Amino acid sequence: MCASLLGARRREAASEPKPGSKRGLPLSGLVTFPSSPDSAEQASCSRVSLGALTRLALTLVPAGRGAFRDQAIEVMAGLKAILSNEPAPVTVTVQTVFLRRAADQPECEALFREHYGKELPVTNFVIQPPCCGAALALEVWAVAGNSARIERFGPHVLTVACEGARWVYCGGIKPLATLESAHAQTLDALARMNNSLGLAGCSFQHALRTWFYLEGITRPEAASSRYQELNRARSDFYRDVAFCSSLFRPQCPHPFYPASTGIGMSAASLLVGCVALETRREDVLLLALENPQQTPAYAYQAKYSGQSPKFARAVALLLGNYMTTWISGTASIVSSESRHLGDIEKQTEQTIDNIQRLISPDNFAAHGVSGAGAEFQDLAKIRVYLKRPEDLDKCRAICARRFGRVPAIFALADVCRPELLVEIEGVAFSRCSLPAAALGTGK
Ligand code: 3EB
Repeated sequence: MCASLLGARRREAASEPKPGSKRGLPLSGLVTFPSSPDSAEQASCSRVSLGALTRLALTLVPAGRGAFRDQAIEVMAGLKAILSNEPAPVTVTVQTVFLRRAADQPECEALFREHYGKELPVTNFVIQPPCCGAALALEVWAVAGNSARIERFGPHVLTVACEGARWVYCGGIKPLATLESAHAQTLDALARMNNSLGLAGCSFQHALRTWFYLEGITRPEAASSRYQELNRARSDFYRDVAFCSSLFRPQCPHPFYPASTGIGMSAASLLVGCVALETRREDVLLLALENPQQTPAYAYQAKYSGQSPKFARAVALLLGNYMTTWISGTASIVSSESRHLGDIEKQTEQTIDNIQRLISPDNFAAHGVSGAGAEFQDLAKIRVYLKRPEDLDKCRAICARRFGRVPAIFALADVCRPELLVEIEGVAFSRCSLPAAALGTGK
């Protein structure tokens, strides 16, 4: 991939507005780097221009199937080749490595130290084999341009300050190794995450988006399962967190919970991370979106989880004219029931239907904000978690048809309910100009 990447012709795509699109040009432009013709793999990059800040989202998988080190070197060379094409200086802020084997992590860390030097991004090592059979897949977030001030607070926290907003990225947080129960692991990891955020002068109440990767997510534990025990601990922890209370307009609906992914991992107990935001800007609006087709997760009946999963289906942040929508892990659930048991194609279609409905302008309007919303062409990046490797081709084909071309990671993981075969998450950037009245300023 390395050589072919360097020689690849840059392709611009997805820059034409769809007929009928009311919000004009999409913010997100896709730049793809096709790899050699004998390989299905490719590196993909989307570039989003948000005022003074440009955000890049990249996904990379190696074409080679040699030693771990060779595959990792290929990926890093691909990353370097793409980022060196950027006109402005680029800083990688957060990366997630999907690893087939937990034992490869130290070697990967050594390569990152070589590659990044002192500019190490916040890094999550998620033990989920890439579906394509590679030893690793890499998802990278970067910012380009000189307008952002970047600060690091140890290996787990990095902040990006720009235009009166401070983004806080926290990741790679694991509980104390001697803890065994999912409840204790979750409480400890959340406390550590809060402490890490504290190093940056932030705290968990500013979190907008969380990720929980749990080993043995469907395994029985206590009277239920490890996932339900995670939910119990999360509920205990969140009870005392005043989410979004420091925003200029702390009017977000109650209860407010961050968007989230809760997903399986094949080793390493528990890994958590989050994105938080601090701002005193007044042109800010935060929405916790629910899906009219789905019971809010926090209102699931006890048969699904003794303490319900505390997360929003999506969280949308309007800052000035730019809307960022974090789509939680979404599965083939209607009301609160799993649909299309055993059928990957129908589960994938249902999941994508759920996402489409969730981010639609109609749903934003139902949450009190008209003239907002997102479309699939606004997605900067998606992740697709698959339970069974044999479902990859069918699922990938449907994702390509429905989402179009978007940087994507396909990784193997258990979903929290054993019957769910697929879960999809993503981030969308869209433009939105609400009248001041919609922001509640009354001007
Ligand atoms: C569902 O809809 C699927 O526990 O944080 C999706 C997203 C799911 C987040 C979480 C769980 C979580 O219930 C599972």
